[in-house]
Amino acid sequence: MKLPSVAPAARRDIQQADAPLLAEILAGLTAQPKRLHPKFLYDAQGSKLFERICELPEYYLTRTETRILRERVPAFLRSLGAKPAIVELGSGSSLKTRILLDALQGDATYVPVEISRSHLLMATRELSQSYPRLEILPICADFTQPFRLPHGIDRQPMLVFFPGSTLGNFYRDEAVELLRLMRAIAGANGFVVVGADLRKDPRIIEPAYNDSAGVTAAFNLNVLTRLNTEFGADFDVSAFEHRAPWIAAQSRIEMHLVSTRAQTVQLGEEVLQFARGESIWTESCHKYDCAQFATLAAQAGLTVDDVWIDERQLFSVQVLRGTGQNASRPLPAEGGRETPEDADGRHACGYS
Ligand code: AVI
Repeated sequence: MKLPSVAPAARRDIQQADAPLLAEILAGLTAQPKRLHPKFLYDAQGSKLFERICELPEYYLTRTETRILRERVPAFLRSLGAKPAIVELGSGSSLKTRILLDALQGDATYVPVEISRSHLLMATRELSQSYPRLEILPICADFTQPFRLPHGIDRQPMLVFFPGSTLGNFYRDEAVELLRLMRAIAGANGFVVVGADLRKDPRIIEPAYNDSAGVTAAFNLNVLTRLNTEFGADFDVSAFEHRAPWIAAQSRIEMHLVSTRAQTVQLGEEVLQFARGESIWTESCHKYDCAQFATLAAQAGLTVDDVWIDERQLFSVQVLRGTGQNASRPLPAEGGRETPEDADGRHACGYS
């Protein structure tokens, strides 16, 4: 519904500065069902809350993946060849990368691709202090948009690293696109290493997104506070509740914010109507079994070379390679890749 009044100056300034984001938010909140892109969860406060989530007893993902990587990465990297180039998409604070860099004693080229300049600069500074031999070539970019790789890294053994089960936050078609991009970056002979939370008993999955301390609820609700402070909305945050049910048919957790009463919210020049019980869908966290993940990877032209799984079968780290033939390169490195594409697709799935 359009408001006839002229917005106050402060609100107009907010709209001008963030007009494309505001338009995206409004498009989501006027759609049916109402939704917000999960990227809006990660402002400074949201990122802090997510760090706390990773420490929660119920949130097994981070600690399980970290343990798997510590166990499996050293032998894997020994087989990769000298001075690999590690490209990490959405590198954040590069914490898990340290497991790789420790195993390599910093003898590598690291290409973190991160949209947040402050995260990128801080991670680069800290890593260069910890690993004096490490060559760091940071790229400040949204990895879902085209970006250019540094010239020459394709002459080194290539490893594309995407930990954290972040792939699960993308819808399947987007996940395939992203895997395709990783395959193109890795080239014919490189590896793609992806963290993927496994499908399992929902009695384990659901508590990870409904923790007893309420940190995930605070993380989810924080997006409304963000809309109030950054985009001039007037959400009554106390009139929304966090819900994160397991949706078996889609094999995913869906995070929602449910309106506890009928209410209206002003955002920009729109007045949004909420019925009691109506939700804003804020995130999806897909869980795959190994066969489902292999299918997803195959759609992106990747084959499963190895899968590392913890003893409780909670989490997997998938080691993937290009199947050959059609490995296209939508993001050419400056100067291009010299090696021909691997045409034989010889790497059979091997689960160890
Ligand atoms: C970032 N991502 C892998 C998390 C997940 O588990 O899907 C996001 C998250 N949302 C709520 N808790 C954690």
